[in-house]
Amino acid sequence: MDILSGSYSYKGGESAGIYILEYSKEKKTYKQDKKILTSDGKTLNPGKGGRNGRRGNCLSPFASDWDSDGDLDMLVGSMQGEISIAINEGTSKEYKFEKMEPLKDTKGKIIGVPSFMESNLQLADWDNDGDQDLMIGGGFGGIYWCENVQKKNDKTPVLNPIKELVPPSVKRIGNKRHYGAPFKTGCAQIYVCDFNEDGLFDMIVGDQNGYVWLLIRKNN
Ligand SMILES: [Ca+2]
Ligand SMILES: [Ca+2]
Ligand SMILES: [Ca+2]
Ligand SMILES: [Ca+2]
Repeated sequence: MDILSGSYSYKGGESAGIYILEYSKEKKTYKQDKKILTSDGKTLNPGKGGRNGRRGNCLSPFASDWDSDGDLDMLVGSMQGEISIAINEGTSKEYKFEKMEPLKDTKGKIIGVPSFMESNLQLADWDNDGDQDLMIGGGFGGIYWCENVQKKNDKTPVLNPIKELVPPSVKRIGNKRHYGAPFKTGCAQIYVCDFNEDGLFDMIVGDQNGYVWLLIRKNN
């Protein structure tokens, strides 16, 4: 199993990219980390611009076969809360990325957390209807999802506008931040899984204080 890692790089410098640590079965250890580049040698990231100019830093990658062609594509959350995607034009053995673009919903709007702050993501069939929905954790502690409404002939997920599942713990009133329930802090780092094995997805959430929370789903 290889490891994908994003990087922080507040100002979006050279290090702001996605890194891969490939596992060597022979040596039973990981190889030196490698920055993922586009086919013309540039850093694969969402670039500058967007709502606060920081689309390209504080990256949180997630690999998934978005276009159902058998290779892993790259989705990424970023500093300003948007989700971006790069389609793998290569193969499952050798990846090839041309560009990364913001992901849009069925209304043509770029998908991003309402608080503007960092986003991380996972694909999971949250509503149990057989397709992968987009789950998003936000920098202010909110958790969101975009329902996938793709039809049989659609090759990629088709995502409804973002909806809140857990309200943000951090509220900005004027210039001050107010910290409340449930996490009393920001940075909801999500991991979706069926923790209690009742057939409904639950969530394990890391927060900015270093705590790990378990959110058990009560109903669909
Ligand atoms: Ca693919
Ligand atoms: Ca679904
Ligand atoms: Ca669906
Ligand atoms: Ca469950």
